[in-house]
Amino acid sequence: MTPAYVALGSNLGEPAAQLCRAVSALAALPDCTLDKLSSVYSSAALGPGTQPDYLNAVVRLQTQLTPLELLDALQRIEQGQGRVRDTRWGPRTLDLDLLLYGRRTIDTQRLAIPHPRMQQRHFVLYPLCEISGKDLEFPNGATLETYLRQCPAEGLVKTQHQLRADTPTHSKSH
Ligand code: 5RY
Ligand code: CA
Ligand code: CA
Repeated sequence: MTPAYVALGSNLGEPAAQLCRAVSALAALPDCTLDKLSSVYSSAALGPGTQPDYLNAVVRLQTQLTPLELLDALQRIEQGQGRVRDTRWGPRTLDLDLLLYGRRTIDTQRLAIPHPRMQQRHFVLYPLCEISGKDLEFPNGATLETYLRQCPAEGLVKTQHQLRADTPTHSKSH
């Protein structure tokens, strides 16, 4: 099993509900277990133009899928939630990014890991830190702590949204 970190983002079509649905779909993937979930964070949309605010989160999977199999699965989940690929960096119902896959480096036409711009994005680094800790090592040997120091959390707000309904473990009725 390889630990894989996946970033979730949404700014269309009830973003909190989109993230919950995505987590259910990720948990249901074959040869994967969902082992950690961050809090849900809100922030202004970065990038061109004016867009609704985003909700973002990060999860960790333990997986036996290859990186490309996992990418295929993530793209199917995006499509299942109505992702329309029109303008680059446009608003979207669901964006799933494969951030890290163990300590592998991959740089192909289709897939780049670590995600090339994650080190500059507060909405990725802070939720990632919540589940991995700041000692997480990147393939280049740098730690997450190094990147966090260079990336202010300004404008990033931890919300009360839950990615997963609490599972009752015990009933006290009767
Ligand atoms: C910058 C440009 C494009 C940052 C910059 C993108 C999200 C970017 C987003 C998201 C938030 C995009 C990619 N400078 N803003 N903008 N959350 N995705 N807050 O997930 F991220 S488009
Ligand atoms: Ca993204
Ligand atoms: Ca993406």
